[in-house]
Order: sequence, then structure tokens, then C-alpha cells
Amino acid sequence: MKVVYTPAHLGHNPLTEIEKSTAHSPYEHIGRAEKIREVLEADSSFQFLSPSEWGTAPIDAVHEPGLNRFLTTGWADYQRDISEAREVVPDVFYRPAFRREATDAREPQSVTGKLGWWCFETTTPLCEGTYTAARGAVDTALTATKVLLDGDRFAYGLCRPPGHHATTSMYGGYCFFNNAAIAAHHVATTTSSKVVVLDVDYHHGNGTQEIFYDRDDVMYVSLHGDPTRAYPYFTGHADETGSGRGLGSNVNVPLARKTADDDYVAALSTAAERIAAFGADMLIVSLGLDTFVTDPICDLAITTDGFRRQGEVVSQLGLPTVVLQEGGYDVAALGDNVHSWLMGLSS
Ligand code: OKP
Ligand code: ZN
Repeated sequence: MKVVYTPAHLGHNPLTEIEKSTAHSPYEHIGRAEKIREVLEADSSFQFLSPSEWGTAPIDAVHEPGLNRFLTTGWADYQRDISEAREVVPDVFYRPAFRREATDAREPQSVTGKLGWWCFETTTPLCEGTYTAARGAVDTALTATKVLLDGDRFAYGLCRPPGHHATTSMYGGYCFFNNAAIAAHHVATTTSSKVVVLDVDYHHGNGTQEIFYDRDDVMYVSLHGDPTRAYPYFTGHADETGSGRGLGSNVNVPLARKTADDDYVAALSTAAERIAAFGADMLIVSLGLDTFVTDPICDLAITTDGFRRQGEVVSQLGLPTVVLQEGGYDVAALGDNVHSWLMGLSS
């Protein structure tokens, strides 16, 4: 199986995460991707390649172009206008409840205002190399997807930073651009085929859901911690099923605390039936390993062998499948868990 990786991710290297009313070292850090690289590199059944450059057009096709524009210069603008902060987070957030639609809301002029306009929470700092890293993750997703369009059945994109929380017009949740959504949109529009994004990260992919909510060419299927207790809290309920033409092509499966392998595999098999019925030509997996039993920020109970079984269930769909990295924060086990999932898929 081909693996797409770029060291560009090393530029996104924040030292603090503001979460639960404290500042601590980030769960989402460079060691995650390096651990995965190290484990996959040790197995000769994986061939590494570097992403090619895709430019900003595939990003602007999914996100509001202002998001890329802001992220291009946001960190540097802050250095010039506000302070020489190594990493930059908002201190005010735009919420529609500010206004009663008297006029159209508009992007603020000041960088402080822009931060609160484009970002939705505090755990996603901008550093000097964040933008280059985020572009590298998009290029990684698109290059891995191209491997499938060129004929391989499987590919893995080692995306970092992850993507599934980034919506049309917001970044946050460790995510800047929605790598999987950009890849899915690219395939759906350039090959007029039907695509499914299957999201097995612990957290609901609110961004991917929002981007495709009213579309019938891309289905979104997610298994995740129930939003009644789990981040991102505002999305991921089972009754969010899509709108307009997209009605029925959004599938949320909220899971109870401590859900373990057998129950997870059963839920995934049911989700796979929905995917088969949709008639997809390609599958994009948002792969999170934060459902792992000892993940430090989540509460499911999947084992390393459970990840192999997940890959097996997905393999049985018989679809060309590109796997894109999302979360997973037990770094000591992260490489083995990714390896196990990909072995289940490909053997
Ligand atoms: C990104 B991915 C909860 C804080 C959550 C952000 C989590 C982002 C997860 N106490 N902080 O889906 O793994
Ligand atoms: Zn996650």
C-alpha cells in the first residue's frame, strides 16, 4: 500500500492548548505523525511517497475562500498588529446571536476580529509554520486519492493537522482545512462519481457533515461518542440525516461510553450496509484511533485487534478506499493501531 507523507507537518508545533480552563501541552503534536511514520516505515509492505502540490483551487472549492486568505497571513498579521505571540488564538468569537440580520454580517478588519470570525474554539493555535503544514495535509489527502484514481485499490494519507472539524467557513478542533472533504469533493466533481466519507474518529466530524449536508453525491457516515457528552457537542445526533437532495445521505451513529470491539464492529457493519445501499464508487475513511481504550481524551474501549477488525469490515465493501489520518492521542500505541487498521483493510 502506498503511504503519502510530508515533513511539512513539523511546522505546526504549538506548545500550549487551552482546554478545560487550563493551558497544557497539546494532545495534537508532531510526535503523533512521526510515530505513525516510524511504524509504517518498518514494514516493507508500505511504500512512502511525497505529495504533489495542488494549489489552493481544491481548497476554495470546499471552503469559503476567505478562510484560506485569512490563514495565509493570519499569524504574520498578528505579529505585526497585536503582539509577537509564538502561537495565536482568538479571545473573542463571532456568534450569529450578536445580530438580528439587520445587515449582512461582515468579516472584521482587525486581526483580532478576524480570528474570532474564522475560528470556533481555543485548542487550535496558529504558529509560524501552521499554514504550510495545513496545505501539506491537503496535498497529502489529494495525492493519496490520486493513487486510487490511478488504479490502486488502497492508499493511506498521513494527514497532519487533521481536518474533519473544519467547516465551510470555520477552523478549529485541531483542524484548519477539511482534508477528507476536499478529497471527496475533488473526486465527486472531477469524475462525476458517488463518494462516501466514513468517519471512525471518536469525535463527530461536524465539518464534513456541514460541507455535504445538502448534497446527494457525497454521503457522510460517522460513528462517534454521543454529543450529549462528547466534543463537539453541537452536532452528531442520530436525527441529523441531511437536507434537500441530501436527505438520507448523512448518517450519525452516536456511541455510549466504554463501547468495546464487538459492539463497535456490529455498529460499523450496520453502517456498512448503508454505504453499500448508497452505491458509492469510492470510499474515503477519516481514520481516528482516539476510540482506543487508553486514549487520554476519549472514553471508548477499542483494542489494537479491534482496529484490525474495523479495517476488515470496511474491506468487505469491495470499494477503492483511501484512508486519511484524523485523531488518536495515545501516541505510544498510535503507530501500531494505524498499522493494525490498515492490515485489516488490505489482507
Ligand atoms: C480532534 B479530532 C474536550 C476538548 C476537545 C479538541 C478535540 C479535537 C479532536 N475536552 N478539544 O477529532 O481527534
Ligand atoms: Zn477525534
